[in-house]
Amino acid sequence: FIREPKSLAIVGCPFSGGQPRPGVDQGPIHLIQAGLPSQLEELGWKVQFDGHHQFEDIAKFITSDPDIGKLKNPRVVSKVCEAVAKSVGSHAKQGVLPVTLGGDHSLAMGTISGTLEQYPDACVVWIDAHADINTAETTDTGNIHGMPVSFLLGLGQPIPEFAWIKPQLKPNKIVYIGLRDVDAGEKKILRENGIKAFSMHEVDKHGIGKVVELALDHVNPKRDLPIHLSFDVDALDPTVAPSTGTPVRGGLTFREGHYICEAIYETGCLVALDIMEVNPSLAKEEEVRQTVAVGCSLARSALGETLL
Ligand code: B3U
Ligand code: MN
Ligand code: MN
Repeated sequence: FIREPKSLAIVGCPFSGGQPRPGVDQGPIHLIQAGLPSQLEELGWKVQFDGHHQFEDIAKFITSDPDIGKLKNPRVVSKVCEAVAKSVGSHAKQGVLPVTLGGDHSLAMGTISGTLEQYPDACVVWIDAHADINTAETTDTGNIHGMPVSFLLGLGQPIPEFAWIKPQLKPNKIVYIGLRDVDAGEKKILRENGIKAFSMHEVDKHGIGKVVELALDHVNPKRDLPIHLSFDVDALDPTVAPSTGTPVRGGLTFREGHYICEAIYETGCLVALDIMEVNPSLAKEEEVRQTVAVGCSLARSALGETLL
């Protein structure tokens, strides 16, 4: 799916409305300032970046956004994701690979909707400490970054404010790696829908090489389907990516995270990439620098950087 000349577009999404901690909206700004566009150019990509999304324009029109049930900031999250879906979808349509920089993971409702618009047979590889599959009924926190997968699958009671999302994703088209903080309600949803997930237990047991192979065997057995890679940096161990909103110990090592990205690039099937949940305001300066750097290097690995 990666056509020559290789061309990508960076979709900068300074947005934090899917969760309560300020600062994650600065993630994309830091990733760009760290030099991500030129790093990707050095890998042979034509890189399009026309500035970050200006979500203020959307927020301006939503003067009040009361909770819907437990959901927090529902109208703003929905509108922002709808805009992101259009942006990702239009890049994909032009054969340009969208690289979305978050921002919180609620944005994946937009990015994956955009991908599926252009590639209805695409599969999703979701790298995260969390399953992000709560519904409006099961969520404890009301934070929508814990729910994007359920919206994409069409689980839970329909919510009119989110009616633009076509529930196009099928449970057998998504696979998780890295899970270790999954709510009871989410475990039930994963089980009842037969959704394949490789937790840190499986990573420990089989090693990352085998886990990625098994994960791809599940969603992409012939390695001929488009892949959307959605990478939440909290999948990495907090010693590797400390500056993120909900760090959970026992995560992927630096190499395990990068191996996943490298192996997916090697399939030649990558059509969209998300780097999510870098929050530059949650750690000391050096830890912030480290987290931003790891966000950049994950993106480079997914886009063809090799060790040799
Ligand atoms: N499952 C919890 C916690 C959480 C999900 N995603 C993150 N945290 N980053 C929730 O809020 O739904
Ligand atoms: Mn996430
Ligand atoms: Mn997470």
